[in-house]
Amino acid sequence: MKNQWWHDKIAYQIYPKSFKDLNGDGIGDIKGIISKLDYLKDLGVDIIWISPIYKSPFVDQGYDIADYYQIDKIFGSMEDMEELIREIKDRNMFLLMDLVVNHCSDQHEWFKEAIKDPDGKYGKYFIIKDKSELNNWRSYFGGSVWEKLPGHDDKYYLHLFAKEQPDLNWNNPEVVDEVYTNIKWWLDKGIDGFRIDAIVNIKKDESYADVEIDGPDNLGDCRKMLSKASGLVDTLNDMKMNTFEKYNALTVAELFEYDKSNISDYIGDKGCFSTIFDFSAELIGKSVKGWYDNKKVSIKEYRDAIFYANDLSEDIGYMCNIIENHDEPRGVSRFLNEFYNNIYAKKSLATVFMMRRGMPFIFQGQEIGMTNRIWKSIDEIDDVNTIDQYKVAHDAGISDEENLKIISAYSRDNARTPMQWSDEEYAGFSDNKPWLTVNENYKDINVESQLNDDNSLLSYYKELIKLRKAPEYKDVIVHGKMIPEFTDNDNIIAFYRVSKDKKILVIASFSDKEVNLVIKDNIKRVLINNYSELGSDKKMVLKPFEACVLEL
Ligand code: TEU
Ligand code: CA
Repeated sequence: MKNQWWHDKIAYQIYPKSFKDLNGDGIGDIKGIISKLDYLKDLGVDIIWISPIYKSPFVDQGYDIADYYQIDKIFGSMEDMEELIREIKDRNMFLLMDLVVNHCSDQHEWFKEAIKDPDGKYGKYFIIKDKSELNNWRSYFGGSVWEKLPGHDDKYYLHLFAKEQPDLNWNNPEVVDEVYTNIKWWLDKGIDGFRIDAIVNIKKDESYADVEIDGPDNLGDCRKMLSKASGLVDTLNDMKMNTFEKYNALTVAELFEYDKSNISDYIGDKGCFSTIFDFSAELIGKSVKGWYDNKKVSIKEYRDAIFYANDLSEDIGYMCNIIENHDEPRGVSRFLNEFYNNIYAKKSLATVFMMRRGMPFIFQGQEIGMTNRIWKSIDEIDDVNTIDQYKVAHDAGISDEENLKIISAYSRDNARTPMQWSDEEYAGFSDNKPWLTVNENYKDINVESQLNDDNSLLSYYKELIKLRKAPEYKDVIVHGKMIPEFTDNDNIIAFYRVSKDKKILVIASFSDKEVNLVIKDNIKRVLINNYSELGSDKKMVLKPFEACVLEL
């Protein structure tokens, strides 16, 4: 496997509506992002991914695009965008935009034209069927994937996500052409690549056969048809050859369903993407029935997922790691359970995240340990997915009180509350009431208070990033083999990272009690420790939630 320029980089995801509002309308904007670039540079970030900022009616928060060539006015102008691109380059940083091409918005001109003339040019941009041809697929956000085409009683269009997100017809070469032109247009503007949204869905089971029913709505999860879809890899390789490759662009795909035995189709020297996210930990405990039936994640399961993903990819390519993103609950809340507010536990989780193999993607606020919010009413929620899941749980007989607990554990809005910059009103995110409620804990958890505190989580993240980039350790941390250790203790995540001339041992305890360990090698140096002093003996007594990185 060849080394690539981005392997040793640190990436950061910005959720633009919630990052920083500079003009005081309660919604984050591009100027706000520019104002925080020095903060990101200082943290050690190299690559910035911004979730969609294109023109959108925001039914799914910008993942419903009405014009691929325009910046939505809530975020600013194209001039602001060009300034952002320049400012990022000036700091030797890189920018990824979000490529959302499985679907567009029902407000896109293409769809408006399709409504006018379903049999015409733009009708063929979408997947439109007669009433008699519909099947039982359930969309990701609930209900049938088929929606009546406005003004046409017997015609229906397909949407795998919300009904305001009609799927594009990837069997139509004109659609493919439109997408390629747009990709090149943005790369010509100077961006460095894309995070690629929901891409596995572009190919459907062309027989449009029913899937097995799995809910009281008599529908079946549309994901079930994906294994019968064909041609995905060919299409993606064509896209790569005609767009990304010409620019040496970085592509990071969001890929949930794929044949793990063919991972080399997707990543590595022959892959159609540069890399994909490792979502193996995100899938733990998720029930097909809905969030109300999800199970909590144990540290052992989390550890198994990490090692599984590593075994899968180590010889083939380089994956990207997350502990959370804009679709997931906050990582500390999800993986640390009742210890979600313990600073040592948060640092332990950060240690594993930063020291495992793969490119880290920090999600905004993760570096200060932002947590899930306790939602008090469904009316506080904005997210389409959450509103659907609330209903699913309600229909399954879950009480409102219990349902709010489920939302507080799994809602996508947990990650979307405004970034907590300071202890000022609205967490220093905006001068006015933000579009989504600020988490009440902003007085305790915010950037300002952590910046000047050597013991803060933020300072610890900086330390970890510095270590990842240190000339003597970079090679082993970025490329070294990862070998599990101490797996007999279910509350420990530990592994060696080994290169030709270096060996380090990463130990992270998730136990609230002391743990005794015997280290086999001599300890040369303590590179990182989340306590001020390490029992540097080979017979180690790990303190509760202690984490350390040792050179052996
Ligand atoms: O997510 C795709 C996807 O598979 C999600 O439906 C995911 O399963 C779900 O959010 C988990 O709760 C991408 C984007 O990341 C997401 O924000 C969008 O809503 C979705 O595509 C549609 O564009
Ligand atoms: Ca604003």
